[in-house]
Amino acid sequence: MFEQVKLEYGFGDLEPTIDTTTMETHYGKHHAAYTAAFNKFVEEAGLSGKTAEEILGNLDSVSDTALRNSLRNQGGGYYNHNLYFAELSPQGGGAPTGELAAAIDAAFGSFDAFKEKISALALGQFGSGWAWLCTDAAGKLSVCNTGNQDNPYSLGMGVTPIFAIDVWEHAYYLKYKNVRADYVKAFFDVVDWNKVAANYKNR
Ligand code: MN3
Repeated sequence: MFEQVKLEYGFGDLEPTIDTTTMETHYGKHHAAYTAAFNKFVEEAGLSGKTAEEILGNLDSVSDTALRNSLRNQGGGYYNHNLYFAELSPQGGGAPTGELAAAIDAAFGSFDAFKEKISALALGQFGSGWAWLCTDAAGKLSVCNTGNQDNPYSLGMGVTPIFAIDVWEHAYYLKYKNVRADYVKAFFDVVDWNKVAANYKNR
């Protein structure tokens, strides 16, 4: 059974960057629904015991088109939000240090240049989707965006996501309305770079 990541903060603790109602709805309704649906389809597909990464990375092995699409959408919704909610903290913000900081500098030139690049991808994603920071097995970083609940696994990109920005309207619309740019700019205030660094280390 897949379970939602346990939050290390309360729904209201990310205020004012992310408002309480958005957190309640996003985690308590949207993510809960993706997780329940993913569990149902995993069982239906006979894939219990596999990791989400394994399932999403091997969707071609599911021959039934409707079931494959359900696993892709609900599994992405489950996995993507686990990464997203776990990387947030009321004590977030600032900049990464250590190995992750060095890798960001090597790939993008500077942390500011990285922020600019991933923010542009987040804003440039037409409609619902995600912007990602990913690493390859050797530790080389890259950024990309994806539509709907796709992710680097379901798209077979061969990289491991370590940081995600949710740009579905449900992630920001109650507070930021149509101004996605303001959400993306503020979002960095609640990112716990220690969590992202741990994801990088565990690649
Ligand atoms: Mn979302």
